[in-house]
Amino acid sequence: MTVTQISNDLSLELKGAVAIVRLTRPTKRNAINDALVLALRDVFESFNSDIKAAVIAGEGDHFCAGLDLSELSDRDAVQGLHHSRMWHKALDAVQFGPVPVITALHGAVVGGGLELASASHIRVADESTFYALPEGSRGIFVGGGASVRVPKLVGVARMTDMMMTGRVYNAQDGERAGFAQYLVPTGQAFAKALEIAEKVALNAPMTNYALTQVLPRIAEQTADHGLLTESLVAAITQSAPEAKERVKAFLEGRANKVQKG
Ligand code: 1HE
Repeated sequence: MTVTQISNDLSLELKGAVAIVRLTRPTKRNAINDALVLALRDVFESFNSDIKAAVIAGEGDHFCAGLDLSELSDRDAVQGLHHSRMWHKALDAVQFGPVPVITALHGAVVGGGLELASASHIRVADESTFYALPEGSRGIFVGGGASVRVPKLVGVARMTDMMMTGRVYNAQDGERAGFAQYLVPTGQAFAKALEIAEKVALNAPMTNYALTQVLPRIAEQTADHGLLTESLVAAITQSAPEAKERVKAFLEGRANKVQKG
């Protein structure tokens, strides 16, 4: 495995078909400055077709402390608008990039860190994880997509409460609320995220495409349009040779049965 330092604060490592993208700014708790948000965008736009899944993790004691607050004070309103749009573009590159993305969470997952995590498809948290949106107490609003993505995970009411009151969710309450789909013992989030990514990388490419590109769009459509989109995608996926082979393998007893969880 070779690790490539993409920028001062971001590294990329390839493990088989899985890309491991790591925030490497632990002294600043992986706070995301402009260079880092652009590096994140670039790395997710650079994946070639050998990469089938990605893991995002953070070095040090925290996943990510959000926006680098030291860069905030110099911006006027117009610059602030473009800055927020830059985050949107970068996190869209994560969510709507070519591969499923699993985040390995620990320690602080706050502000822009939660925005990054919520742009991924599967979140694995360890017991040290905590979630917050301190923007409210800093006198600002979210700008990296939280108002669109966080309510989809936990609902508008919880996000309103977090921003109005500064409420912090611990790992267990956070998992129950819907921030993470997996909760593991402290120190094990990365290993679990990698295990999931390696499994997801083996899915039929069209299945992963449908889940990352189509499902979130169907969720935005009216029921009538969503059902039609679903039928179109169902028809395309099931006509792929790989799907036919996978179904045949099951019927011939060569594929796994669904096991009780
Ligand atoms: C930072 C940042 C940061 C740490 N920007 N420098 N996010 C926040 O409001 C969260 C702010 N951070 C914290 O609440 C705490 O740092 C943590 C809970 C994450 C970690 O605490 P701790 O005790 O481990 O570390 P620390 O001592 O607070 O911080 C270590 C260093 O990192 C220190 O710098 P130093 O030079 O004094 O060593 C901190 O200043 C620095 N640091 N977090 C800049 N965020 C697209 S819009 C998104 C909007 C937002 O994300 S707003 C929420 C910002």
